[in-house]
Amino acid sequence: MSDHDPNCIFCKIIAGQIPSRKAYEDEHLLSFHDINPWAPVHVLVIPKRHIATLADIGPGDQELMGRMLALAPRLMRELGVDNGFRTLINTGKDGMQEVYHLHMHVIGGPRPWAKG
Ligand code: D5M
Repeated sequence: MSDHDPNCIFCKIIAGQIPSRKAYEDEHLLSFHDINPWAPVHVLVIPKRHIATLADIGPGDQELMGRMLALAPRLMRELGVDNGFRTLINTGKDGMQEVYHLHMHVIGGPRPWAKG
């Protein structure tokens, strides 16, 4: 598997070829605000290495997955989300994945559409 897929929109964001509103970056991960937010705060966390879907991770990716998950609460704190958030990874066709570069949605903030 190549680290970078030149046809992948998220690889282009990592390479700076497509602009994004960055929330976090380190040597392994990038986080940026979703272009089509479902809530007041909606960011995506992606690995810098191109992995198409969660179904494509290998045994050597456990640490990377831990890094992705552990970033969520830190990001939400930094973005002022203090009342809970959702984490979501869509995987494959039936998982309604649209962009085939592994990403975790992290969604927080008040939900005006929620009941009660
Ligand atoms: O969700 C893919 C998500 O990726 C969807 O919520 C829109 C978002 N997206 C797509 N293109 C961009 C760019 N260029 N910037 C920011 N966000 C983007 P999925 O889980 O695959 O259905």
